[in-house]
Amino acid sequence: MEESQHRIESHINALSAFTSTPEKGVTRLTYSKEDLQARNYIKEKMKEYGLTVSEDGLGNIFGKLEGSLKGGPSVLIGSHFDSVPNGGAYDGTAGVVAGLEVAALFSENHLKPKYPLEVIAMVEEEGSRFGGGLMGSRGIIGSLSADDFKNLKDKDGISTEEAMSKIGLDSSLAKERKPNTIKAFLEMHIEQGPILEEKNIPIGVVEAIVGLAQLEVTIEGRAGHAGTTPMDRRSDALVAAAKIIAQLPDLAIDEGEGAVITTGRLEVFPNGANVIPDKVVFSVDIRSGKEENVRNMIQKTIELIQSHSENGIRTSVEELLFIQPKELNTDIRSLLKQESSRLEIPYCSINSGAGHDAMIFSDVTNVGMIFVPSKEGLSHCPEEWSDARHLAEGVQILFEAAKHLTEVE
Ligand code: HGY
Ligand code: MN
Ligand code: MN
Repeated sequence: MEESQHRIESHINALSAFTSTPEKGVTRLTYSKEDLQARNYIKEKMKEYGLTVSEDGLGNIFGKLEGSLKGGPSVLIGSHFDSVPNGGAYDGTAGVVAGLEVAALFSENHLKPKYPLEVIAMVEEEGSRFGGGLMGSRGIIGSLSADDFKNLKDKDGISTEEAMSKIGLDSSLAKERKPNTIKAFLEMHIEQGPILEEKNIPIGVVEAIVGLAQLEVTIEGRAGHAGTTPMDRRSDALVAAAKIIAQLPDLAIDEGEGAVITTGRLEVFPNGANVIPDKVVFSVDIRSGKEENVRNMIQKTIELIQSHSENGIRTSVEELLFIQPKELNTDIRSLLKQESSRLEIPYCSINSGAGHDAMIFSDVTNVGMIFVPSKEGLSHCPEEWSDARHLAEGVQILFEAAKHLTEVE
């Protein structure tokens, strides 16, 4: 396992260098220069491990090891390779690296699968550039239509297709993939929370993933001079937005059952220190293990926002994403537990408070997911760190599961 661990560490280090904020964590936006650097690295490694490389019309990368069963459905292993702004080196990347390493182990051991093995590196899971999130996997299963994809634009008004062509990607290629071409999907991911570290257990077998919604809220008022506009004649969009945002946490606390709500992104227009803001756009991220809690909070958030439509303030809410909570495949969960036990690697069952591509694939195929510990439970920040030893142990488990699912001869 030493050599495997060494390869894993070198992939993580190499990929973490492809960032637009080298002093402050990993910022790798979809279809950016940094995306292209990481893409080229991943494709080069896929070829080195004997995989046939392709990219789809969304920019997702596939590395395929053909199986003896011609046209057989593939076992996909991978994750996303985009990041949040100023994120860490492991979120998503650890799962892509796990796929690369499983392929390297198949190659090193000259394994011949009956069903193909496909390593997959997906785009825009975080939604940091085009909003919503889980774009690459939603495009593959068709829950994001080609038209919806085409209409997505970043904050500078650049469309997905324009951004793709800028780095030499062909958006005219096929996007949606038929479910019968996929036998299973496996994903390794950092936990992004404190549980495994606190329990001192290296592996979490994921049972279920929370439901989530992403809203985009627009508050409009009237611009004016900060010095000459009396306080009783203002329609200040930022004051209205601030009053709303300050009340959001109580919606989650009142809902209980682990519900959470977050405003992580906010833009002020025209954003001048001596100008009364006439427009504010902000995000609302809502999550819970139960669908009814998510739906309740969406409804209460909309009602709260609408209650501020007065005195010249106008409000609107767009639902960018809604995904029900997902339970992962019981057979694959059992397989991952059996292989952990056989390898004498301690594991526990765990639920995910983070969203993942695995929750999208679970609509069309059997999905399994394992977590490895995050130091101090930190993620979505430069301090994000996981022990390569744990990553290597997770890869061992995925390697055994992949041999089983591809029915290595
Ligand atoms: O937001 C999430 O849960 C994931 O990191 N995209
Ligand atoms: Mn993330
Ligand atoms: Mn992730």
